[in-house]
Amino acid sequence: MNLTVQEFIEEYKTQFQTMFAYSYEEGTTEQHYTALGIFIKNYLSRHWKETRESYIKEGAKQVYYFSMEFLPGRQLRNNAYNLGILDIIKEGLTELDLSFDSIAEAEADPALGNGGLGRLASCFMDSLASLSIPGNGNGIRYQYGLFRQKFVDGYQVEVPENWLRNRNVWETRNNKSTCLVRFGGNVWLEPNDKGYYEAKYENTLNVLAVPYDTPMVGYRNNKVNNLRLWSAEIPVEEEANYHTLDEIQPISEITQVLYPDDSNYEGQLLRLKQEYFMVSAGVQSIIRHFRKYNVPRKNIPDKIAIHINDTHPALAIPELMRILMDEEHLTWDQAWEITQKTCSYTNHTILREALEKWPIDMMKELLPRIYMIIEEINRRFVDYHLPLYGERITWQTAILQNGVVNMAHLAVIGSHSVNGVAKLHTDILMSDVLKDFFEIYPERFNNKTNGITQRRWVHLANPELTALIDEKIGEEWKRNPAELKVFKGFEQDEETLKQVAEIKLNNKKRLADYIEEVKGIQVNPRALFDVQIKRLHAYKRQHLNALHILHRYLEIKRNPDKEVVPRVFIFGAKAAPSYVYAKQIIKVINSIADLVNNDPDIGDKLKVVFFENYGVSLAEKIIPAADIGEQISLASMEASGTSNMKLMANGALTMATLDGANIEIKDFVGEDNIFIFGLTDKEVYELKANQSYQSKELYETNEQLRRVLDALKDGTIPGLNGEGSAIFDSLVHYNDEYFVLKDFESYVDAQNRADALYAKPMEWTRKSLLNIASSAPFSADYTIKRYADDIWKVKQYFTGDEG
Ligand code: 26R
Repeated sequence: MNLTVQEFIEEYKTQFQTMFAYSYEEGTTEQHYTALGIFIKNYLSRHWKETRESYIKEGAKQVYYFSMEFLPGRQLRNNAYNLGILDIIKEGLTELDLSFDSIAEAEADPALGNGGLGRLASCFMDSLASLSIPGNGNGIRYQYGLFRQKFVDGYQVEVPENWLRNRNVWETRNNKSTCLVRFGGNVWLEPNDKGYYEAKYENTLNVLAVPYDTPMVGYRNNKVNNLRLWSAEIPVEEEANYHTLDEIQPISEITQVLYPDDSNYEGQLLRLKQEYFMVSAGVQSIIRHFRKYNVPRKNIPDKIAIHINDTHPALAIPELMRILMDEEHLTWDQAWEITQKTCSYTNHTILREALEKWPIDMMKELLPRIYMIIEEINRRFVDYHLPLYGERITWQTAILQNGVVNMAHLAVIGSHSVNGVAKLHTDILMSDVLKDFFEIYPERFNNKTNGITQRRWVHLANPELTALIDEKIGEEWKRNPAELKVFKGFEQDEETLKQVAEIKLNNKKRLADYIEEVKGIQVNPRALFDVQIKRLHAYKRQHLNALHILHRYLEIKRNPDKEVVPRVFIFGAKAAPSYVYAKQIIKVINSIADLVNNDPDIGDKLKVVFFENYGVSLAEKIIPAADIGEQISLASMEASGTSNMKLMANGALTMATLDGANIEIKDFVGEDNIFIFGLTDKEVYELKANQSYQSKELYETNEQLRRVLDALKDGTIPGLNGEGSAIFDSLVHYNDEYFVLKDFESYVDAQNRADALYAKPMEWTRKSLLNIASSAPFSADYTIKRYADDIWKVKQYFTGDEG
């Protein structure tokens, strides 16, 4: 199916007219977006259908990626690109006097996730389809995504994100595949005359789960996988029982809004409802689909893999048990063997407050049958392990502990594979967080370092760089990222270095224009662009970055004539609405920006830009323009990070602690091409163990540091209402939980090394090129290949019609 420009133009005009009963010349940008989206969806629908049918026909094993979060980003450009029709569409639109870029911007960016975990899920969807692997996403169609962030007087304000206001062109409501999910009520088991126990229910709340399917388009391989997002509705046959909005509320609220808490976890009944709703609908629809395969139930693990993205979907384990026993009438042992072989689990955080624990009473009341099953899993686990491992290990690994259900323990016990998301993180799981489990099940543990899709984050976000690489080494690297290393051969080639530098400058100019447009701040595109973009959290240490900025400001004020390397500090970060400290950091950084940006003594030497509403679309604008990527979490705290990989792939040099995937980035790019500073994980563990750290001593003895800290509360920064003092107190009086002061000096030192290097543009660009050329190992394609081979045992499924 080779679309020509003329065919596109004709079909598009017709499409527009059919949809709106206007001629295309009269259309608004939004209408054009809708028409173009529908055009592309129609174009891919045949592949979507054929991909699904071929998986069934061949009885291919399929993986189901269960995740409470997906952050797909805008899909128009990505889909057109992966289908291989982006250039044709662009050309056609130009002939029609329309701008593809403006049309693409009209798409709502679905913020159905908080951060790293959700974006990883979407990178994985892209790689699964692009590798021709039968892989499906399973999640929730939240009516409201993560809040839209605004700044009012420098404070974060949260506004509802109604991303579905205009129609979502990509989704297809699938009325044929709805399921019923039950909550609450009473459950009991009754023996029947067929020789098994039947689960009987009364007084349950019945919720209809309606799937909305979204195509996940593979890169030029004619494969289109499926992302299934569930929405909660009243069951049709029960509609007459609901009279008022209040009565409908318990159902409609289930899929109304994404939980906005990245790791500051507060247990809430609604969240548990969401988790079970998604999991139950997902598992039911998988088992139903599986019947089409006509193979014995004991072979389920040969045909299905269910992946649990963090513990949020861990109820898939008892839910699969429930269906296999109550509906398929298998014995406990049969069901358990199938469940363990089918399920696998990824841990994404070691933060204690983010490890899910549900009160037993809540679970019992909301999910009585599921709780019975969890209790039995726990009973059998304890009975089996007590004589083998003794009291301590057994009770520490039990699922039920002190009145709560420990979801990580449920996930480990019910899965055949447990993985972390970077080498260091997996080591910490094995030696600390899940140490006792590692003793019991060493064979289950494995590492899968995260990855990113180069298609969205390089090919599309940075077209000039992509064209340059194509020109230098050919296009093979796009299908086979390992080829990128050939680009290293150009590190001494002056002409190539000049081109790399020019592309970066162009990207920075574009970002500078955008900064001026949305923030009204003028920045010099030749300044060093220093970028920290990620959720706001104390362990990620945006406040360390802020202290360094303050330090620079004070230095410039003290030595106004000294030459400095001009810098633009760029931030993007949302704070959880209930996370007071994180919000104080936002306010402080915004106030520092006011101070610095409006001080005539400072000029171009220092600028601070804090973008509102950081998300996928903003990331696509910022990342190609970054010179430095800030990855400055306290060692051992950041499971992996993925912005580090995106920034590196676009030629940013990494400013990093030895944490998460930074360590692997350093290993691949070489320690001369990255700025490493700060405590190591071992040093952090030691300091914590011997309790020898006294942050106040540093404040008292380090004059440079004291000046900076005092500036937080002595009126230097305008417009604060105690936020600076709050941060001061946490760092000086409450002993600095994340060792910010401890790492300050070595951070400033590394930043000075960065300045020195930036003053030698060719040297800088050479290292930038080496970062680009060393980024291939962080392709999500490799990560997914490893999940597929080692954990899921699913095959790449080629049909011979790959484009
Ligand atoms: C509400 C609560 C249960 C909750 C806690 C934590 C919800 C969401 C999270 C987000 C966590 C799990 C997360 O996003 N972790 C990040 O995962 C990325 C992908 O693996 C890592 O790169 C990143 O280091 C890690 O913080």
